[in-house]
Amino acid sequence: MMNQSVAIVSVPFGNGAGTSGAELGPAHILNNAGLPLKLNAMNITYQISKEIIVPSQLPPIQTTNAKYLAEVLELSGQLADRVSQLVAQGTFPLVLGGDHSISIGTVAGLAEHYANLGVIWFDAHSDLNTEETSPSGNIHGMSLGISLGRGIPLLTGLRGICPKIKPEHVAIIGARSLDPGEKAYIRSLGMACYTMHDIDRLGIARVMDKVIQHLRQVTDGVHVSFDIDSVDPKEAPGTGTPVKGGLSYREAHLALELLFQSDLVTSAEFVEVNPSLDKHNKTAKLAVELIGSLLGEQIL
Ligand code: EXY
Ligand code: MN
Ligand code: MN
Ligand code: MN
Repeated sequence: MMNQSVAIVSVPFGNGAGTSGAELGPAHILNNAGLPLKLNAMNITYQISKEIIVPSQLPPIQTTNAKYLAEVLELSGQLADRVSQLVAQGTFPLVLGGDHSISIGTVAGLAEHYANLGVIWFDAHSDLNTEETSPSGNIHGMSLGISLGRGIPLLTGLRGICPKIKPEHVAIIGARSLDPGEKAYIRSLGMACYTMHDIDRLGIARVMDKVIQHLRQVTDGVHVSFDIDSVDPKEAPGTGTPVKGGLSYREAHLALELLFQSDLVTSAEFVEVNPSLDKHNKTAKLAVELIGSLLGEQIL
């Protein structure tokens, strides 16, 4: 990330989630929570790329259990194009969601440039469901699985690359709400999934050291996919699927400070900020602080 220009991509899309409101996230982070001020104060060069808009209603695509599939497919294609262009231009893509289904497009665009992309998935959930295992049919609960080649073929096969990422290059951090199908998949692969139990036992610094050490050896780029619901709802209430017992503000902050210091991170997305559930922009402002930490803001 050092000395790269940051390209901010707003993705005001919330149809992948069960509750509406995440589509208001990007504008909130940019206009009501001070992201430009933060970047200016850090002397970071940035551009605000044109936002990715998809029609709210497209002709439905026949599926067994996946809501708004046509919209997610359209969005993913557009976002993949944009992210791929931004990487080709040498900028650092910073994608603002929007619900976590947008990650399908982000990772698809990145995968064109990184044969061994690492993904660090901060989340209360693992987003590894398929149409068969999902309790809701909400695609934001399937997005990591789709990038791993698991699930809806129209999405796993996007851009003709499948899988986009390999399970041994993924680390999930902060999990505390997993469905049976997700647990079975994680166990079957021995995926790196650091639950809140692991974080309480080892401490976030030790967890990050293990993740950074591993990814440094096996990846050619690292994408941080930060779902704000990884943070405890007491500190980040403005999100659609809150789960108690999450990362403290300091733990999230430290994790991202350590990632900056690792100099491994090549892109990021911050998702699931839902202003309609927020209190006094608290969650959007926390997201801005965390973005600052990931981009190198130091306390001293
Ligand atoms: N696992 C539940 C589902 O699949 O419906 C909840 C998923 C919430 C997903 C949020 C984005 O992290
Ligand atoms: Mn998520
Ligand atoms: Mn989540
Ligand atoms: Mn900060």
